[in-house]
Amino acid sequence: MSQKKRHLVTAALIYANGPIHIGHLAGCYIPSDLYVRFLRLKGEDVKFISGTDEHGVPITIKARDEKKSPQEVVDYYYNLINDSFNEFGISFDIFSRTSRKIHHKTSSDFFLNLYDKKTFKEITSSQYYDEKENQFLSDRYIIGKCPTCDNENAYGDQCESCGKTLSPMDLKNPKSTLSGNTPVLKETKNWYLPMDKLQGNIEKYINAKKDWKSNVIGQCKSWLNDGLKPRAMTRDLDWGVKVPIKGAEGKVLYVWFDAPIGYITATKELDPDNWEKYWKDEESSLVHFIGKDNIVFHTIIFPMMLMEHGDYILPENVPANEFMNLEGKKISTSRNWAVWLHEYLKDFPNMQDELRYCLITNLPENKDSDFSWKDFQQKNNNELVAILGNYVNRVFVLCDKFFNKKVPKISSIEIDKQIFSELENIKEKIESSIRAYKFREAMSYMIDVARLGNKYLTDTEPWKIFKDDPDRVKAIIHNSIQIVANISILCEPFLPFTSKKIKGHLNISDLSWDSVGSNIMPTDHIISGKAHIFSKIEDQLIEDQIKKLKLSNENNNVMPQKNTIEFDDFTKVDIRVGTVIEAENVPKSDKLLKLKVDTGLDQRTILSGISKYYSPDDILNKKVMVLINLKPRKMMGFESQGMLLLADDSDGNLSLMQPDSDISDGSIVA
Ligand code: B3M
Ligand code: ZN
Repeated sequence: MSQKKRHLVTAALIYANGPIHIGHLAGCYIPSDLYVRFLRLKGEDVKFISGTDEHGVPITIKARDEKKSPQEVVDYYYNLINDSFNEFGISFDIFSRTSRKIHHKTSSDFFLNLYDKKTFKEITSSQYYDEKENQFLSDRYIIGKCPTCDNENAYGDQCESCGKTLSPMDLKNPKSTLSGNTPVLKETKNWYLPMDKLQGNIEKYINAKKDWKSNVIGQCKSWLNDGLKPRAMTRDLDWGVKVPIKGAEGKVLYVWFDAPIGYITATKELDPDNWEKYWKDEESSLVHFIGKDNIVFHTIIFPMMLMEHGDYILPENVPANEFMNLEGKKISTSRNWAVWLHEYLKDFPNMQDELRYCLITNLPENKDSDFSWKDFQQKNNNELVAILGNYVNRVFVLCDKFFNKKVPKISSIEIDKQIFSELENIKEKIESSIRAYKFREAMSYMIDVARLGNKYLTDTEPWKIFKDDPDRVKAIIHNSIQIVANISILCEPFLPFTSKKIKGHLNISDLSWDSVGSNIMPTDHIISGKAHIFSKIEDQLIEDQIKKLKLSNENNNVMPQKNTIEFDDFTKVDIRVGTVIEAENVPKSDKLLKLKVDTGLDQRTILSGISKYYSPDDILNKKVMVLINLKPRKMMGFESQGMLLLADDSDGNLSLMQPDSDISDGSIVA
């Protein structure tokens, strides 16, 4: 737990190649915003930094897909992202961009600093080069067959089918995604961070971090156990920060070299006179909020760069979250399986806190979590409306009814004092949970205050005793208004718009965290006669969202039509009706079945990746359609002499194609 003099809090610099979705919010933007709002309320010195990451292959790929220039892509998404964050209430002190001049200068100076210290190792290696496009191919521009699972479309850095981390040289049958051609190997020189040599320093640094989250430490340990390897900090690419040395023409800084330096640049931009104390003074605490896919870059590579530079403090904590799923499935931009923030803001105007609340209750703090629209509705209706909103409104209505909107005078401050000691207790619990990055827990304590207030009213029943004991009712309402005022402070980090609304009804201005207590609202102060804070969400609205999600997902999944072919091209294909006469699982493969198929011409072995959908028994004796003149291929040690025809909905569902009558084996399909 850090109790340092000042805080620099960063939230990941998101790639400017797509809009924000709820997974991003739950991954790092809501947790960081919550944390920072709390620190500000405590009156601590804090700067909250974020922005867009505008370099690297993710941007150039998007530009190619959209037939735009990289600059056009990042300009468009920067604005969209920045606007949605603003409207949603993420309270960055600065939301910068890595394409700004000041960042190019800051990151190339940083590179030069390490270069002059001789940190980098110059390594000449053979890299894949696309001769048609005249450029070196970065990992994502190369696809080929995964050596582990035989997936034909594995990327040069990773196979998305089996999850294995790869390097382009591991791929069998590599192809350039730019031209479709087979790339050639060509020598190129790049500058590497000798991570192998620096591993010891990083180990010492990480081992000393006793309060890091276990999911973060787990990932660090697994990288360290595997042994770190030198990693190129320059790349052969034409979009990014130019490498500022001779002999490096046509090369840019690796995007993961320049992006984290973006945090430094943004701080400089924000506070040109004082930025250094946030980065160079041991009394500053640097905390990076990120999602789990960015852990290694923030816990190993960036700290290594900072250590080598020497002028900077190191990250104090990196409270990374896991992922949030949507309706039980992984959020996917390409499949349009997401709730996009800018669309939510349109569909649910002025309901920022409702989404924020539901996401906080589901933050993937220790493991992946799930967002569902039904759960969103229930949390809104059963918790925000029924507990928090209802309680707050009750207090305003009662005060209006009995005391004409005036905070009543209390005769003895001793009365019901224990509620305030309980409140003090809850406040401390919220505080220590937030400082330990346990935001779900912290918010549940916050809601407990409304429960406490509700219970106090139910126990004391002021509406029943007003006639006989008006002084007692004065005390109850006075105390209840104090509780509501306390809620307006305590809920600010979690529900900033709600906090503002309640304060508006109370007719008070912002108060600090430490003013929580029994005496916030002065006697005779005039407040609203009622307070409508939350509204029920009807079924229709939720059903519409579920429909929208399914629809856009389906439309998006239909493969576009392929290029036109000549009839002659089609006649080259020889498809026959056959019958499966033997079927068995392939050992060590979770995809393949090994079949023997009678094609009418012969009986041949065919391997088919359908074992997730069909067991050997399912498929035995079935009529099938077989592409028989496909060049034989080896898979998992067996030769496959053809291919079964299957329909693929590109959502991973496969369905076997069959003739619809008992036509004889060997019949031609055309
Ligand atoms: N741009 C990855 C992402 O957007 C990367 C984060 C950089 S943080 C310095 O998820
Ligand atoms: Zn694979």
